[in-house]
Amino acid sequence: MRDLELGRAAAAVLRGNWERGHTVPSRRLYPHQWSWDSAFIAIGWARTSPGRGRLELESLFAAQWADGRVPQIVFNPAVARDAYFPGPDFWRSREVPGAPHRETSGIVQPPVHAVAALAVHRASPTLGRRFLRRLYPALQAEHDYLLRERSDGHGLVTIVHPWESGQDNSPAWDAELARVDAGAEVLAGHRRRDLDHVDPTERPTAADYARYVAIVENYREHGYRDEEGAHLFRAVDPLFNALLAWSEEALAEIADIIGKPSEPHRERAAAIRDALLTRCYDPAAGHFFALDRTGARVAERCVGGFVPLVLDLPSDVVDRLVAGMTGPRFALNDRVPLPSYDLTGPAFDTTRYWRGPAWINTSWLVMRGLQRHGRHDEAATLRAAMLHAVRQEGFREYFDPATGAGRGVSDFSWSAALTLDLLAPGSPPAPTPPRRLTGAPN
Ligand code: 9WN
Repeated sequence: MRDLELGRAAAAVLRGNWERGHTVPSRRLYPHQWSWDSAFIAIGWARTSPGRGRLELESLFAAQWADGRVPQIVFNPAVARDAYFPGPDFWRSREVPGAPHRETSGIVQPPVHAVAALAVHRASPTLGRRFLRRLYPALQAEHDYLLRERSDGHGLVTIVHPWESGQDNSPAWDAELARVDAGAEVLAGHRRRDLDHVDPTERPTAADYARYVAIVENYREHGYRDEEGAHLFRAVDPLFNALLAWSEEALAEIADIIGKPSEPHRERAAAIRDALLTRCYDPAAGHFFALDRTGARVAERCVGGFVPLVLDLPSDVVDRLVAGMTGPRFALNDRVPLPSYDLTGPAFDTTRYWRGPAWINTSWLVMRGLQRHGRHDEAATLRAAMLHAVRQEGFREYFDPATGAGRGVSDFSWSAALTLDLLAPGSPPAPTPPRRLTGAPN
């Protein structure tokens, strides 16, 4: 399939998943609006219909809570209440003061929305300035909530549910999750709808799902207030924090465009970057790791550990990250995007979605990071891998990390949206032809 046809097919997926003001990640498995999906989707809409990109973000922020949190899921009232579990009757956001009229979940997802807003603006700058003026206070409130209510006290923000990381069943959360005492009875009376659409071997186990549900139930009992006892799970995710810092940089640029002070945003971005380097980066391993609730590094190498590349980093750190990416653990090549987890790691699984399979969004983030550091060869290789995967297999949710076979649902929105971005003229630059890198030990 040539680029032109691939772009047309990607645009058709987005149009097919468009649902009056927002885009569903997948018609079958995820029939509502998801937070970080909407950011990636808006980046894709920016390439074809910037107006839809604006609506995508505006509809998400219309469901922002009074405390600033941007919910992981905004439920579509036109969709059956039990189409996805946990649905609106489980989250019960209407009972919470400060929650919006539209029903939502009570947790968040990685804050990459300011980056998306800037991309949408750049695609249509004249109309976009008004859009940026409207969205700026909401983006600020999103970040303020995280820095105020979720601070770990040492310069980074915590997640309080694996779902908040967007990398749900990543091995990085196993030890912390194992502390949650939840038996099968937690799921009694509920029906997991995900298993209707995707092979159970690709999804979290029943034991993990029971824990996910128990963590929410406890938070819900606390009215989703971030208070003592509300959180059965706490961790620091390098991807989440890197995206917060990157979004602060985007907010600085937005502030410049609309005539607001930008320096505070740049300072915040630099402070988060510094804390990531001090706390999550292990110089011996040359990788960024998650932290558990005590602040100790979790010794599992995940693709999110490369995402801090989107920030300004010392060149020796960049060199080590690139070495880790091209070595046997992540085996950068031009046919399969980066695996979500260390191919040689003890918890590696070719099938379960964040324990090995390759996702387009994380590879796209890493590619953007490589470009920032002038690592154009590696960026071009990764771009080639993403395009190869979607060209061969379609816009699948994720891909087998060894064979590249498509897995999860088809017509997955962010796979299509980010393909549109990859194909757009001038993005990303590919100064040298893609080549296959062979794994050199790191
Ligand atoms: C829970 C929607 C979301 C993505 C996440 C991905 C998956 C949901 C699930 O789908 O999570 O939020 O039910 O598995 O892990 O990153 O935002 O596409």
